[in-house]
Amino acid sequence: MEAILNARLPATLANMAAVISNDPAAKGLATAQAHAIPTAVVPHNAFATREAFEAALNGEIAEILRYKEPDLIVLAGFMRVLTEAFVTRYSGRMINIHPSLLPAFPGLHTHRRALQAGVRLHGCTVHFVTPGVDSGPIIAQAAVPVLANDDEDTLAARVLAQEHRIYPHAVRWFCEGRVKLGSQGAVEYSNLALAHGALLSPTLDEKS
Ligand code: NHR
Repeated sequence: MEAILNARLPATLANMAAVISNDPAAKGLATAQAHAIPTAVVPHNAFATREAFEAALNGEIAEILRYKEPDLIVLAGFMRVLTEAFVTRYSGRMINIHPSLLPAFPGLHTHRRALQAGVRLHGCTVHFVTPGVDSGPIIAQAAVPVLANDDEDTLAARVLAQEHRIYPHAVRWFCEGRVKLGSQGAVEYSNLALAHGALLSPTLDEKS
């Protein structure tokens, strides 16, 4: 959230209307307040069902936007699975960043699972949110090497640096109309220079 804020998208492009958290202790709330962005806390524990929690979320969004609709909802560290009804309501205008190279390691504890699996490349994925958890159409990914001495924390930190790099780009592309969810459910790009280089880890010395 802070990385997106610090990317300083022009106000004409993206006005961060509100920061909403289910966790009253979330650091992003204080950061948002320091930038005079309206905040709201909707503690999921206070609701008996996901539906009741989400009704309160919808209410806060409507309240903050004065009954206008958000152009984009950006999940960042949001750890509650959302129901199909909520996701469908914001279809094509809700994105998430997940700390793995999806479709590998959806769900929780991705860094631990990547280490256990012995993958040499790990990373993060920005995707549109669909009812299936961590399975929505992929917008952008960044890969990092898994190093011999990595533990969960060192690997998580390397991935997090890339999350902070790619999420602001993805938000900007969306706001500029350069990426969208097409009617057939595929991500559509326009006016993006797509690179065709290859990533390889470990790096090959072609002479050896
Ligand atoms: N909801 C839908 N419908 N689709 C997605 O793609 C979603 C989503 C809600 C959150 C973020 C995701 C992640 O990037 C996200 C994507 C939490 C869980 C989870 O199992 C799964 C995926 C993600 C976030 N949450 C447990 C639950 O019962 C609670 C776990 C906890 O509190 O620690 O909701 O990682």
